[in-house]
Amino acid sequence: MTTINANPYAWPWNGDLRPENTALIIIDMQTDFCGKGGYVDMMGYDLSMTQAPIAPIKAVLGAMRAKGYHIIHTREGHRPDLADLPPNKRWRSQQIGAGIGDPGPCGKILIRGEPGWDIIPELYPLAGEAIIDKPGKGSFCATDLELILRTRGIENLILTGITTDVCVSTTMREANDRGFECLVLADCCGATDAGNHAAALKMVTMQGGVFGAVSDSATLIGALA
Ligand code: C5J
Repeated sequence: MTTINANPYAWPWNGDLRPENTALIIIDMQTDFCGKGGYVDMMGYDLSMTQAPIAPIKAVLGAMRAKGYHIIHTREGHRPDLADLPPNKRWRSQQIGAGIGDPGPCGKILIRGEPGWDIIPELYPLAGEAIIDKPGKGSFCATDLELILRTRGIENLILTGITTDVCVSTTMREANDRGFECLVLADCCGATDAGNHAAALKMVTMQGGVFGAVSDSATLIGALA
């Protein structure tokens, strides 16, 4: 029985933590969310907050790759013809000066194939690691993520990435409702607002772990070693 020290319970609930049944999910570590000239930068938010998780994720990624855990990356983005971009999502992004599909310093904002849309070099997927391209905030909506997880017998998800309160939280909620056992690593996530980051993590721990549990990179790496 292997567990990770976490809040509010030692994770996973049943002590069944193995490379075969556990995946690290790295959410949306794209230039658009943490790089100069990308979507978050164009909205005027503090990039240091979405860049903070890069180093801790890199450490966790190295440790979990070495042990043979499943690694899954996601990217938020839309088709170049915008066929999968809801007009209200586009309109809202235009209100804050970062219209999805509009040209920017890193190419068209949040459009598949553009430089700003891709995963940052520090965390780039290795050949064979699944990449989930998603049009929304949740990683299960309009993707084959659930099929991949069920086919591979994955039950436990270790969630990292950006942003804590939007795509990480939405993915965790979708996963939790599907019966997956979720652990969020606090220092491996970042938001565009410190209060939202803290609140999104606190929410996980309510009601005995309403969405799962929260830990951090050092605790996980220590436990895996
Ligand atoms: C947002 C994300 N915040 N990856 N996307 O729009 O969290």
